[in-house]
Amino acid sequence: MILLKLGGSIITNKEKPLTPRKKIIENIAKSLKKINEPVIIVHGGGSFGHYWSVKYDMHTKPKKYDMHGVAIVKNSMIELNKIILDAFVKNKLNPYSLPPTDFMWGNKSVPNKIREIEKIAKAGLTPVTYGDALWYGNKKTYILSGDKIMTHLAKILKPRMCIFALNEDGLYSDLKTKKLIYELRGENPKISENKMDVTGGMARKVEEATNIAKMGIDVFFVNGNKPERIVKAVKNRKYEGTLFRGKNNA
Ligand code: IP8
Repeated sequence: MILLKLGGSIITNKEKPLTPRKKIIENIAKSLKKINEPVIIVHGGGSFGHYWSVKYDMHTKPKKYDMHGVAIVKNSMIELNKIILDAFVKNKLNPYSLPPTDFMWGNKSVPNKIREIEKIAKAGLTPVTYGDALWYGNKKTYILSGDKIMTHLAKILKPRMCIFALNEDGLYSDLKTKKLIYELRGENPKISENKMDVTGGMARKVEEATNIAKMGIDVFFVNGNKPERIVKAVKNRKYEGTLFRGKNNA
């Protein structure tokens, strides 16, 4: 089984509020047809969820945020999720939408619910979940990032590999020259923070990828604009990207 995160910057135009990148979403759907293995999809918020979270000053820390903001962020994520579901159905996939409320309790995951997602994936459906604004309890809410969801799912499901589809070729050792890091074996790369992103952008992704690799699972960063690289990573073929080698596989 494969866990695939579609980053917000690949499925939406982050420069322009509320703009999906429909062509890319379609191309990714077409590539997923070529994968003969159960896949669970997690997607980010991009210019939908992040746009509104910034406007309403909502973050990952549970707090008493503006409830109207919570409603708006949630609505926008349902809208983006629907765009993805429609593209998947159009391309003859069987998406099964799962808002994170289905397997989260406060900021903890519900293991039995997560184990059920694997059964759904193995039965011929493609579970599709996403980063969202979530109820925490005691009038508090928080933003749960899709990257964090990847760690929650990986911990319980132990997928064969995790893939993060990004709007970049992978992780660069030097942002100016865009020199790609091909492989990391447990070392922590230095990342410059992206302040535009309420859930932490690339730094968060690297943190979650490192956590998952420590569980012994290989994590790939690939360019989602070239979805054939996702297929190549799954089929263990040579591809462009960054591999965080799982600890036991190093
Ligand atoms: O784009 C956060 O998910 P991410 C989604 O995976 C929201 O960080 C609602 C901001």
